Amino acid sequence: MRLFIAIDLPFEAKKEIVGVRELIKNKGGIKWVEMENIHLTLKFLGEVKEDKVSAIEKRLRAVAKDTEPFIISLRDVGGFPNVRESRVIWVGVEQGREMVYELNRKIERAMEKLGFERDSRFHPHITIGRVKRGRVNVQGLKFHYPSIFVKSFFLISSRLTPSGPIYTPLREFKLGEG
Ligand code: 3AM
Repeated sequence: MRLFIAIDLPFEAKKEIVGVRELIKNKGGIKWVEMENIHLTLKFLGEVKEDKVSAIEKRLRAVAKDTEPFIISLRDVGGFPNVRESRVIWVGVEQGREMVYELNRKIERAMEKLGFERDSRFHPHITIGRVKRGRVNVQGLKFHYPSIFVKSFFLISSRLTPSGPIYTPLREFKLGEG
């Protein structure tokens, strides 16, 4: 199964994030992330054998227990590989960035012990669209969403289908509890 670890967002935040689509002029070649699929990825694990899942869960429980809930806010629109010629369009994290980085580092360390490769290029972002044709300039696009209380993260399975990925949360890890 294909797995990743992510923070879910409140319904209201997802609704506002979907509104960012309207700010972009050349929408032609963009595949938008479905509203219910919007999330903040902490770590992509990739293809994982089913018998490894309980070890992953055990490590993630320990990480969650060791992390207090925190607040993030969202700010502005960015792009990978860069803002003027974006292939991936995203909304940025403003407040709470350091906490998100810290949570990513803890997860990277925990998953490394299970043989997953560490990703050193982590950049907190919420993907809203992927550019299938050409490149899109998202420079200067403004967005703000205040005060999201992050009280958990999820282990999620991703099944790729021709009509888009299907994300299924397998388990929730409550911060401060595990
Ligand atoms: O939604 P975002 O962009 O944060 O891009 C994929 C998505 O992240 C990323 O994992 C998340 C859930 O699919 N992803 C997919 N394949 C990947 C890979 N080979 C990957 N990240 C790193 N390496």
